[in-house]
Amino acid sequence: MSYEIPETQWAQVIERAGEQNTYKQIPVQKPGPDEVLINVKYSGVCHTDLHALNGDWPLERKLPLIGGHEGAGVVVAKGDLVTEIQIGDHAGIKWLNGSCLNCSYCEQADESLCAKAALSGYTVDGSFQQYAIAKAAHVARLAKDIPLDGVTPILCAGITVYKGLKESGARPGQTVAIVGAGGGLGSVAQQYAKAMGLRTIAIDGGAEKGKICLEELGSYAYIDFTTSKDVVADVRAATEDGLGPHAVLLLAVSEKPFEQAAAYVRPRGTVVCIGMPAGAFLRAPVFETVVRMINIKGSYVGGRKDTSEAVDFYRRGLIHVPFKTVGLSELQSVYDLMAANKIIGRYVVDTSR
Ligand code: 8ID
Ligand code: ZN
Repeated sequence: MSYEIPETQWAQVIERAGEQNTYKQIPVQKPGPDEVLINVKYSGVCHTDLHALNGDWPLERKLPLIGGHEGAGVVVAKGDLVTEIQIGDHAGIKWLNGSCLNCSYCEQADESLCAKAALSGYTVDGSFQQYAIAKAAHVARLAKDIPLDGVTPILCAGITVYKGLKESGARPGQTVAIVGAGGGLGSVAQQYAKAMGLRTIAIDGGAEKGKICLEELGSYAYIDFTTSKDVVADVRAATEDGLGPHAVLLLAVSEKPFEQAAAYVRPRGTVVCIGMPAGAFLRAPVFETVVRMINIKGSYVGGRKDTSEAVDFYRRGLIHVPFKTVGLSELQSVYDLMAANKIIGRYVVDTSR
């Protein structure tokens, strides 16, 4: 099988720091020996892409840069060393575009900690273009019965929250608070949690997000941080014994909830930090952290094994991500909604328009 690959393609390019994306035609690149070229059909828009655009983090990005790290499409070319993936296979581009596969972290399938990891849409060009390159060893392998639009949010949001839930140590039957529940990561987190036998308390702002969390995403309680007079008391009260949830997944893009979580998680509970608001710090009282034996930790995307497991949950019909599709040319309108916290679930861009 072979595909006709054009010389040029449409892409959203961040040319310089402080500028918005430019939608323009650029050359299609050729894959290196251990890489594949993917004809990206759809790409989810993660809040990380907005952080990259705004230069929010103390981590240098490539410039000019093509963002995007939830891309799903068809492999149309491959390097000489690639034997496990065939032209025509479906594959996904994720945040971890590649890693050294040689360090002690890579050896243990903990690739997100590899010091040489290449990051899609950040240190290498990502999936907001029609043809994108990724290391063959790292692409998500997608069976052909998996819809290429619906799977995109799994490629970052899904992998990340699935890994975060594992890192939380929460066991079936226990309760996890999902903070930022109405957003991209939050909406899938509730469903992975449910599929893993966990109960969830959703925390976000506004009645519309609450309705979806309770009626469609599987949470048994919703706390609206914009109207609650005491979020800590309300979260504790939402648990059967009033002691608070066993774990907290912090997915919000603001600092305040990172401070509240250590106060409402139950003794010996675990707070997992995943959202990365610009310039934010963790603050928890030492005394209570000690005498309540609170565990506060970070969790960063997931490796190849987490990826295949997270995709398998989706393929089995356990995860229904609410998403809306717009053209790649309309990417900025998605960022505008995201900056105003008006997105429920994910926006997915269609690279054909
Ligand atoms: O590997 C990682 N750790 C990783 C992977 C992927 C994404 C981390 N992230 C980070 C992103 O960079 C971003 O900082 O996770 C964060 C969430 O990404 P997202 O889900 O793509 O963002 P979103 O769709 O905008 O959702 C954020 C939600 O947080 C709510 C908002 O209303 C929105 O629904 N929120 C905010 I802002 N403040 C809140 C608060 N105080 C809150 N929800 C509850 N309480
Ligand atoms: Zn992401």
